Amino acid sequence: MSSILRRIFKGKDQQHQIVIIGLDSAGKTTIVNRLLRSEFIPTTRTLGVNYRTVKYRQIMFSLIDLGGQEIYRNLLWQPSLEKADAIVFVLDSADLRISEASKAFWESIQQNENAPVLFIANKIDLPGARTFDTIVQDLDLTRATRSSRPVGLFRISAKTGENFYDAFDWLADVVVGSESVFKCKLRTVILIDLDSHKIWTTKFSSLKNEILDEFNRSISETMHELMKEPAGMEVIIASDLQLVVVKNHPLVVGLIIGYSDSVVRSKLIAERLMNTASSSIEIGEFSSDVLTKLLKRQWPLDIYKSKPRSD
Ligand SMILES: Nc1nc2c(ncn2[C@@H]2O[C@H](COP(=O)(O)OP(=O)(O)O)[C@@H](O)[C@H]2O)c(=O)[nH]1
Ligand SMILES: [Mg+2]
Repeated sequence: MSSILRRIFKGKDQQHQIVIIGLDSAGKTTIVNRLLRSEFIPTTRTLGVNYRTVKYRQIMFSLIDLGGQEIYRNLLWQPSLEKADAIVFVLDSADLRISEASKAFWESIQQNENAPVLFIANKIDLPGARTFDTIVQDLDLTRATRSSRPVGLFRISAKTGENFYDAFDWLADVVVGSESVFKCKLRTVILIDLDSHKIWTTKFSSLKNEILDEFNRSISETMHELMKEPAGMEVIIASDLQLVVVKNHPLVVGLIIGYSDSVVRSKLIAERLMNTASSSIEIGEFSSDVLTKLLKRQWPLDIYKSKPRSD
């Protein structure tokens, strides 16, 4: 292999060491599981260290999920933190051990002055979850965001998935640099009106039929789930594609994008598409052609930016 090729492949396979810390029961293992499987999986207590490798948006993350019980903090955290390419600190937003969490946060990020920090206020689905403002104040997080390294603050639920991909898209962009920021090529867009049971589809690249079938199946399977809740987002990862489903009753948008594309960007497109489409649906003017025109007019780059794939 030529050295250029080798360099390209090395770049692609490069692993980034992400260390996940936080007090016990903050939701660290649940987060790792959601990254691995795109769903909520009940956990058992982590003793010691849990190593996992996960590919997220073409980036190999080697995740080190460290036990949060006090005995592990001094023993395990320090050597891992020193080598980390990024630090993820997870807080249980409903946990009353605020000063203990604050101490653990500040002590650990000081072990590595350069690594970007992703601060996650988890479990926002719980009724007892403290507001983000309170958390920012209690942990003095504005002081952290004023430092020279990138610091991202996100409130998420690893259980319901709310804001989950916003946080990890941020991390992916920060870890690999600006190159991949917000890259999102739409392959297929599906718009559904649950009131009239109408479905409009527009296909922009030659997806293999079996892949499209797989996605259509996933969509019909999730449709029942989708109707139960009025709004939200789901991400289904299949082979090397992602299906991002954004719902806001009565409209549901399904976007098929590449596995390395930004979920957050696609979510923004879906939300804007819903707003623009809803008026012409009401007066019965909507069709797949209108959908295609709308997408080409508003998001030409997101459709054509990357070269067509050979699949
Ligand atoms: N309600 C709720 N529970 C969560 C969430 N994330 C994790 N949990 C639960 O919190 C408990 C501890 O989670 P776990 O991932 O094992 O915590 P860890 O000790 O930090 O690894 C488990 O029962 C999880 O199911 C969340 O976002 N919302
Ligand atoms: Mg754990």
